[in-house]
Amino acid sequence: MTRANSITLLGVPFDLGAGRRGACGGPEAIMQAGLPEKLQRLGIPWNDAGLLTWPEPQLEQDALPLTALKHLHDVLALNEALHAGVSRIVQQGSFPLVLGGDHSIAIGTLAGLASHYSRLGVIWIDTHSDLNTPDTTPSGNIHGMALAASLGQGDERLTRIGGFGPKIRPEHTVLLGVRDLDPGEKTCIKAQGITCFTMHDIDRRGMSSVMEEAVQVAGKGTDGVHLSFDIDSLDPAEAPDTGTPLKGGLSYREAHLALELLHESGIVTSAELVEVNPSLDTGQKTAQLAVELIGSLLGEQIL
Ligand code: NNH
Ligand code: MN
Ligand code: MN
Ligand code: MN
Repeated sequence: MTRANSITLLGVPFDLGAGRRGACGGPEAIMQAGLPEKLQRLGIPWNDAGLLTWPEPQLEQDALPLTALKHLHDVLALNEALHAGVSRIVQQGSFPLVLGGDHSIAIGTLAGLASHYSRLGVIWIDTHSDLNTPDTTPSGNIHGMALAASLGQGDERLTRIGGFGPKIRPEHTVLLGVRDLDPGEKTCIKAQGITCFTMHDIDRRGMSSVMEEAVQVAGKGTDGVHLSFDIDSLDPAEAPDTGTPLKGGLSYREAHLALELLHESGIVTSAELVEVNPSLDTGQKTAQLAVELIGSLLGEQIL
């Protein structure tokens, strides 16, 4: 991948940012579904940094009266550790490939990246925009606030993971695959001028055209581009094992094409794949899909 000498896998077995438990099993499920063999076959040099560990938070959630930020102290402890872990991988000249875990881990991933990239572009492929704040969240689940926090919106403890913020700027942020927005998120997208390609846009224009523009927006004037890929962006027919499935998602072919085009663009400098929840127990289908999608991002070709 761009500028990196290798890929480093980092598993983040965390699920307290989501409303449903189980995404903590994502990293192991994806490894077991054949990611090491896939990387081997692609001939890409890679390292396994294993599963991230982090200290137990000092303050337990139960001691907090606030319900608008569920498991805040667990999320903070995890993301501080992840910030350091991702930063170390970039420092070593390797491409961080982070396996979630729920999407709240993007806060730490982006913190680690932004400590090296001062103008980081982001392509956020998701059913949701994750642009809630404690004031707009309908659930209190921090995975629905991860993009907002990275843009500097919301609770200061989340926006300043790693001791600085914001991590990214709205003009270099692209949402893609969106089909479920809360009212406050719609307001945020308009107010901040975030580029947002909904499923409707993809239906009308096709993935190829939309991705070309996404690459422009995230790549122009930036010094790195992160892909944050929420598996719930796919249709539940393809990716049933995820905490918040919603019909009308990306098809198998659209998702692969999106990642093939990203590979072709050569702009991606880091990636994370989140919200695979093997506890929902419909077999290995979703984890296997994750492995295949990573293959496309890393340049798997037929010929
Ligand atoms: N928008 C909702 C919330 O804030 C749902 C977020 N759930 C996700 N995001 N899976 O990707 O709670
Ligand atoms: Mn807790
Ligand atoms: Mn998400
Ligand atoms: Mn989502």
